[in-house]
Amino acid sequence: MKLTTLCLAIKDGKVLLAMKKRGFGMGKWNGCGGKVEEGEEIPIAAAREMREEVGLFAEPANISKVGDIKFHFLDNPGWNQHMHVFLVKDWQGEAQESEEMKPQWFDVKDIPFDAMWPDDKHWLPMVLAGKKIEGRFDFVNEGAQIDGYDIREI
Ligand code: 6U4
Repeated sequence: MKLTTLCLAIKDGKVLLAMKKRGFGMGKWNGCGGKVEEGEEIPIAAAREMREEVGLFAEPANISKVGDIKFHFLDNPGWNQHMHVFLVKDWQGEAQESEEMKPQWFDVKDIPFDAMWPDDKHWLPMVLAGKKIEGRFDFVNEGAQIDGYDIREI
């Protein structure tokens, strides 16, 4: 199963999301992140994606793991992934648009769930409330619909 990362930069009651402009998840708001490369440590991969996609530089020490979620695409198992979620509370630089993502700060009380992956409404509020979580989602309709899920606080 593919290993991926998702980084949520948080400051002053706001979270940085970014509009995915191409490829997997195009047209959705999401944290920044992507595939972990062969031999790469997962927090290093998370920091690399944040730098490449929105231009924020974070030290691995300022990146905390808060979630571990497995996604199963029942009609397209090649998309299955194991996503590691990180909160980032300190960084250098200002968020900037890249070829892949267009970043925007959102109030944590005003997250655009209708334009996000359908699982996010089930776990993102827990993470933004300071909880650590793990779980799984089974998708049908190429990720448009949840067939079953389980999320628990750890
Ligand atoms: P390239 O090949 O450069 O487009 P890369 O940026 O390495 O890809 P990508 O975009 O395939 O990787 O990584 C998928 C991203 O989408 C990761 O940040 C994880 C995230 N993601 C995938 N499924 C998700 C889901 N159901 N809910 C969610 N994030 C998801 O919140």
